[in-house]
Amino acid sequence: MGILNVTPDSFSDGGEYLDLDAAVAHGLALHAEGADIVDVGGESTRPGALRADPRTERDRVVPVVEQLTAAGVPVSVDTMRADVAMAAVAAGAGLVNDVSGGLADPDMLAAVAGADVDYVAMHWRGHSDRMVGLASYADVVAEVCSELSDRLDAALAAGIAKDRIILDPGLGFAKTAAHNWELLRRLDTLATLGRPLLVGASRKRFLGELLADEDGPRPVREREDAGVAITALVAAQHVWGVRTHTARPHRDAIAAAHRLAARDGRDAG
Ligand code: PMM
Repeated sequence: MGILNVTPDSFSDGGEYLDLDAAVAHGLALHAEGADIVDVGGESTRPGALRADPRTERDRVVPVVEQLTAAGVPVSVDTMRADVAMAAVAAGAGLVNDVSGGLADPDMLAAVAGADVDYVAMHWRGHSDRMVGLASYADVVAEVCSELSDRLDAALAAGIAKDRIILDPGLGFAKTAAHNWELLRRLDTLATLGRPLLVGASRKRFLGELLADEDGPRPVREREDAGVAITALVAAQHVWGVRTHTARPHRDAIAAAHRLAARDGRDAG
């Protein structure tokens, strides 16, 4: 899943794709380089971010979704708002990526249930302006599992078909670096929820901390190789998808991981 943030303030690519033509060109490039889905978002969720107003978010996202869909690119919409999600679905999005797992907008789950789309429910505890203070766990894996299980139940109760639902541990969302690493280490436990997993590690702050030197955290643009390593490692653990800022290096890492695991059967006999 290639990331396309049509925002002025996302942590990694904020401001780069606010222009419609630049956004569409980047989405096309991500797809051409191997992204199976391009994830279009119009609201930054970086820690501390303030919310975009609904109309602004919709106006950013819909034309990009329309043009990418018209060009044959499978598109998801990264939004916590039912109205924005449904406008994007009407414009051609086939998947709703809701970082709040249905918690931010009481209308989201029913709206998705009534549409012919897949749904990503991410683990989330609160909006960006307060999520740092919510990063408190006795056992992060057990609590993320149990809270995601509640979101899965809510989605099913709202009428979303089970085989349409993908779960995501929400790295960096109300989580410290140590929490993120523990979740990545224990994806097998999250997989016991019985749904495919999406993992979004790309360029996040915990990678900057991992690679820090005396000048401070590694800058956002120089975290790519560590992200590709994570892609290879999680691809070997059967995750459904990775959400990344570039496509080709991650695609290559997935190919190598799958070949090494002999999942393509080419080494048989
Ligand atoms: N991370 C961000 C935004 N949306 N969606 C899912 N499903 N999983 C994530 O980890 C996730 C997300 C924040 O990263 P960005 O600002 O680079 O998009």
